[in-house]
Amino acid sequence: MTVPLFVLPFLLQCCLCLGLYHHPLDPLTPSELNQIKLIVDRSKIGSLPNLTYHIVDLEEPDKTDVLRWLSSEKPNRNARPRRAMVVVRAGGETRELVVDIAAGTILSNHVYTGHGFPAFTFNEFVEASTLPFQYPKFTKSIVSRGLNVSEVSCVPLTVGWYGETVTRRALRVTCYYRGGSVNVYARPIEGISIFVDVDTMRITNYIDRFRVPVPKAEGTDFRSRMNIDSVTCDNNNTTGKEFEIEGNNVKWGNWKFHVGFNARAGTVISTASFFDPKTKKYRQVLYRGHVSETFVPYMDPENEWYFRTFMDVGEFGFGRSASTLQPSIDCPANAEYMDGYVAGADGQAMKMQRVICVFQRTSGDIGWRHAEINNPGTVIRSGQAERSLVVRMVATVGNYDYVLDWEFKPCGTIQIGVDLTGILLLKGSPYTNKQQITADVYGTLVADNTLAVNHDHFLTYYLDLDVDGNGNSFVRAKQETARVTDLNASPRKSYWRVVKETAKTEADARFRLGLEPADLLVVNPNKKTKLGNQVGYRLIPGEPLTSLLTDDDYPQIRASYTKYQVWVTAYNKSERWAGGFYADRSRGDDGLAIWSKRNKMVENKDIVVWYTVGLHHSPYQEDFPVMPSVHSGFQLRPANFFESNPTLL
Ligand SMILES: *[C@@H]1O[C@H](CO)[C@@H](O)[C@H](O)[C@H]1NC(C)=O
Ligand SMILES: *[C@@H]1O[C@H](CO)[C@@H](O)[C@H](O)[C@H]1NC(C)=O
Ligand SMILES: *[C@@H]1O[C@H](CO)[C@@H](O)[C@H](O)[C@H]1NC(C)=O
Ligand SMILES: *[C@@H]1O[C@H](CO)[C@@H](O)[C@H](O)[C@H]1NC(C)=O
Ligand SMILES: *[C@@H]1O[C@H](CO)[C@@H](O)[C@H](O)[C@H]1NC(C)=O
Ligand SMILES: [Cu+2]
Repeated sequence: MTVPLFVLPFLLQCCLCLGLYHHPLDPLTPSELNQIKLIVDRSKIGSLPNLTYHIVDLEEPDKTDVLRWLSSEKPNRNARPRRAMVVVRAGGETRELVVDIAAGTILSNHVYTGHGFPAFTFNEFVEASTLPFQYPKFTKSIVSRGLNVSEVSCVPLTVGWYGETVTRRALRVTCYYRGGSVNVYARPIEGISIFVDVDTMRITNYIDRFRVPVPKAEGTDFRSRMNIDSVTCDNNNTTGKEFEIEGNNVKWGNWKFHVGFNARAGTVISTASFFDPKTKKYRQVLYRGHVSETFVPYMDPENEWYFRTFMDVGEFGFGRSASTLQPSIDCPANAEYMDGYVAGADGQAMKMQRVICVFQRTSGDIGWRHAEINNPGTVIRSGQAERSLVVRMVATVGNYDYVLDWEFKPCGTIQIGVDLTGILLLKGSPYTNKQQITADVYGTLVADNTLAVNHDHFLTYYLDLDVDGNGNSFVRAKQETARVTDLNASPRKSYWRVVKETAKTEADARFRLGLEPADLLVVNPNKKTKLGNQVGYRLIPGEPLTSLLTDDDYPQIRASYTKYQVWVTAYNKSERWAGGFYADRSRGDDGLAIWSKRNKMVENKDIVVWYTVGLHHSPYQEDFPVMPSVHSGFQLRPANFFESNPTLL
């Protein structure tokens, strides 16, 4: 369906003709977002009841167009029309639109009838959190616990799916007692279940099942006692600054890449390439990388807790949860900041201030070094201090804060960091000492009447590596024990050698790590170094953890991709969200595990690597009242990509 617009978006056209955007993958600008709202609101969709905007993102051009644009001399002339992919809810239906922004038209418009729903809007969360206060039974429950209703904060949680045949958009609201504490999550009010139907925005079921003491306020304050010097937000000191930011393009040392931002993934790194000092050319490394989905299941099967099996990226959005960064705490003094823009529930552009920072870091570590004592008469010591450029974002999803780093190094390595901090999801309990506990309490007593429930964090990364071009293969270079066969020739009996296995199909390319040693490589079989080695990049994983839930458990069915740490799929522009596009109340019928079943060929093809950073989190007392950062992550490191150490070239 095409909806012609009589009021032509003249302003926007001019925006485009002046070339105000610098890269075809630039995020939607505020004026583009507002223009999209205008186009949709003025179409027939605008008159549908209860119109809300859930996803408004760039409908990105095809990869070939982007790469052609990047390699052309005067790129703006070839700029493709900007399009947006929009998901709205209206009249109780989910509707998918593609909008041509400059032409002011809706190119396609259809109702989605499959399982699952788009992410909640911020407004829906806020509205749901206020519902209990207009619900007399709730007030009664609070007063009967001897608590003051004015000191209660309620937080809506997504509910997952447990085999029901009809699903509606739903939230369950959990409530906490502030009562003199700013640490809202530290004082849960247990025993109450509040079910909300989101489309009608009403409480549909209310159960007050039991009472346990509310944990005390004392000792819950998480505010820092360290004095933070007043700091400026804008680093205007360009002396000695070694990176350039132009629009969303970042250049540092030999690295060049694009930093995007959207409501779902947060930071998106695109078209990262490395200037090869030998060939004097930029060589492609990563076409695109971002967090694709998270899975955070809590290990408590009781009525009030079992449904806490969150998929934050698809249900709420890491970008929408991006926190305004605090200079000198979240990022060092030499950082530069970027703002982000997302569409609000009404489609209007909303500015999110200082959500990404970029800074150069000298960690104090050694990049490389050597001392040579065997030159006659002299000792030679040389080396380079480690330096890197960090692109950082923090997603504060309710109680947790995820610090998400992309760190680029002069040696060609990209280090992806995930730090977990924030407040644990806590459960009120009658216990004040471990000795009173005889049954399974599903967690650790971290304070009086306070249990921290066991849970996992799985962050799945989308990594569209294009190592020196599109045709790539995934190789497992296994270290295998070999026996010395000619025992006359050697006193040794064994050694290890490298045995390479190239994945032919998607089924060959699902890996549970940690069982046998192997290097994981993305190689370009069409490109060789002068010495004849295939050029490649290596994925260096972190701890090899997978989900421990059983395959028939509903949360696991929805997040079945967490049973392997590594998957490789054939590139498909529309396959980006590992837990499925519609993650809220999904049933596991879309997403990485399903795509991989098609078993496409992946040898010498444009491939995508999916890597899951996993943490089993058994809480400890030090995680209370606020948790010191736990670091995790992985690396992408050149492997025969350069002729030799690129920091010396
Ligand atoms: C529109 O929203 C109102 C209030 O949120 C709700 O009562 C009504 O059922 C909704 N209408 C439709 C068609 O979803
Ligand atoms: C309840 O809390 C409110 C707000 O903190 C306060 O103004 C009020 O005095 C409290 N009421 C009682 C009965 O303590
Ligand atoms: C740089 O920032 C400092 C501190 O905010 C301010 O005093 C100074 O005027 C700024 N200089 C320029 C050139 O903007
Ligand atoms: C500006 O930055 C340089 C290099 O980082 C530093 O040496 C210098 O002291 C800074 N100047 C000011 C005024 O902060
Ligand atoms: C690309 O992915 C979508 C969504 O999974 C699928 O419908 C489509 O068939 C795929 N295209 C190809 C060429 O495989
Ligand atoms: Cu945790």
